Amino acid sequence: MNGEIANGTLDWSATVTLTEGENTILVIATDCAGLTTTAAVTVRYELIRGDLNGDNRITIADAAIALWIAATDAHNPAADVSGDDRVTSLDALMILRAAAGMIEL
Ligand SMILES: [Ca+2]
Repeated sequence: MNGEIANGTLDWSATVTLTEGENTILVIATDCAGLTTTAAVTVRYELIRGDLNGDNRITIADAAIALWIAATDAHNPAADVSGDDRVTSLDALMILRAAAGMIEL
C-alpha cells in the first residue's frame, strides 16, 4: 500500500502518512499464485489549526502545547494559527482565546 508492505490473509493494515488535502491511497494485492489486483481510494485530510493534541477540539491543553512548541522551537504547522510561519506565544494566546470562545481560528 503506497509502497508499504502489509501482510495478512483476511485483514491487513499498514501505516500511511497523509499530507494536508487530498491523498490517494493505492493498494496492490497479490495472491499466492501471483495474481494481482489494484484499487485506489482518495481521502482528504483536514488539518484543524490549533488542535495540537488531536482530539478534534480546541482547548486550553492545545494552548499549553503551543506554548511548549514556542519555547522549544519545535515545529508543528497546526500550531501556526497566526499564519506567520512561526510558532510563538502569539499562537498560544490565539489558541487560548479560541478555547474560551473569544475568536475563531
Ligand atoms: Ca485539541
